[in-house]
Amino acid sequence: EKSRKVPLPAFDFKEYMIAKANHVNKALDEAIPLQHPQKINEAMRYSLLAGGKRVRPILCIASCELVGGDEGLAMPAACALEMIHTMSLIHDDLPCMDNDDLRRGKPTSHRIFGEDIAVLAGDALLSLAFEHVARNTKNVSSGRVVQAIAELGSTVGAKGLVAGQIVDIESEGKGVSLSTLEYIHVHKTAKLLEAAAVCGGIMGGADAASVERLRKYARSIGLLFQVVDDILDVTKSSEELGKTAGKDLASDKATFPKLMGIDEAKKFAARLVDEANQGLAFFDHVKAAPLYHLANYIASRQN
Ligand code: GRG
Repeated sequence: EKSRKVPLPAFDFKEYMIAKANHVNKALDEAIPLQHPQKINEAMRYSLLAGGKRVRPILCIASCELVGGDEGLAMPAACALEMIHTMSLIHDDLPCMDNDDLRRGKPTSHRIFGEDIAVLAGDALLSLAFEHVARNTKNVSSGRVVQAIAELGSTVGAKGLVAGQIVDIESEGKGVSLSTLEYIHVHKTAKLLEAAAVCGGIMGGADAASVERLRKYARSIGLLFQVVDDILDVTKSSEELGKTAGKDLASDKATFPKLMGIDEAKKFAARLVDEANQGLAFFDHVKAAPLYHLANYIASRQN
């Protein structure tokens, strides 16, 4: 296994993430004024402004900038991605799905507002996402805006997030094959990251080949995100062994380390980093610094 190490360009990634997240948060705040009927806007704002890492919007903006566009061109699409991500979390947490009480360190939407309003808040965020891109994208040709909206639509629907969720639900409690596990994570997680990079590229004026390079990069980091998550579950569990039983080893949730072994899972993660870097190889190394650092950040996070 030879891993073609790409040296990380010198770049203050943390500062970049914080600056971009601040811009995104300001735009999200402005996208949903507290107007009549108060309750639904309150519920939408509660989850949207609850403080996620904003990885998807930042990936969208960084992709736009990589191909020569400026942040403003991609900002409405970036906000739409966070609206879609947030609505998927609200619905994923519902009693009829995962029935979770906490999200982003706060009580889930249905815990605060009730199940009825949580469903509606998700629906309203999803439709606002499309309206927001269509209405607020400026200085991009209408053809490109339509292309981005189509990308977002297929990302959410029965070929995208919903497909991942349904295969996940249907495989609960059953033995899952490696290809099914990969299918679930590609659809539940990687698709939206793909859409983020692709929409950023489209808004920034990229040609079709570069849009596909960005897609390949984002798909790899999306799957990487989940593989690393699974590996961390195992390493955290074994550290805690003796104190409490390792939670993930005990549960019957399928993970990459369980299906392929921890060493193979680590090799798989290394291969995904390579693939992500390959997607970027065509672009100027210095201009691609934020995306190289993002892949590295996902690969080497410790919790
Ligand atoms: C989209 C119509 C529609 C329905 C939703 C519920 C569902 C279908 C899909 C589930 C999608 C889901 C919960 C995927 C997991 C995504 C994931 C990796 C979440 C964690 O993302 P982070 O770490 O979270 O970026 P923060 O809080 O930082 O944004």
